[in-house]
Amino acid sequence: MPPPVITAVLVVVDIQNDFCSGGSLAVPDAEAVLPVVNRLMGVFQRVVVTQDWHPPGHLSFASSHPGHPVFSRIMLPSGEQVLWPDHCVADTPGAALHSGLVVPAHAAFVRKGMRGTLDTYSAFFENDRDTAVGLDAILRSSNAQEIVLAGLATDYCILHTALDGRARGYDVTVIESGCRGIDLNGSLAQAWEQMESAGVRRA
Ligand code: VGL
Ligand code: ZN
Repeated sequence: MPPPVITAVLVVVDIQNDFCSGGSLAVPDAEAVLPVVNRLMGVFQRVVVTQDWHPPGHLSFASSHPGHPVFSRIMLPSGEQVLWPDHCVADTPGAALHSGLVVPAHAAFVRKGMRGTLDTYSAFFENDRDTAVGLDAILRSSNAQEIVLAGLATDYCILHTALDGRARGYDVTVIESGCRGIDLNGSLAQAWEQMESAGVRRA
């Protein structure tokens, strides 16, 4: 008998030092995702690992907008932007994957947020909703119909990747025990509501 065809792809989102304890944009309890995600990476045949990967002076950094505090919001042509602490600057230790992550040799990588003038939460599209990031191409080339998401942060990169996945017609499951949120002003509860109404499975 041929092995069963497993069409689901595990997408491990942004488990990087800056989002973990001691990082510049630390997500509460981030390390709790590690054992869950490592176990998942051990059983999925197809794994994509994403990294937030910004140039210095990225427009999502509060430091690029003098007078605007960290975690405040501004309007940009691409929509409302939360201003973050500097984080995940390309090739810095903060952008590296957490050392406790056991990435299988067969994993594919997607880096996002590389354009200085545009933020990107989704591994499908940049925030202009127009520029492809790379996940869709990987999924299409492997005939995937379903993605399973875990990582950081539930209310930003997981949320937007999940919503874009649904909009592209994929089945999407978010592993709740394998992700943690930033939770700015109730954004975590709001994210789950948005995902549930878009038909994202919460497992
Ligand atoms: C993220 C805020 C800023 C994330 C990335 O990975 O969820 N959040 N950049
Ligand atoms: Zn970022």
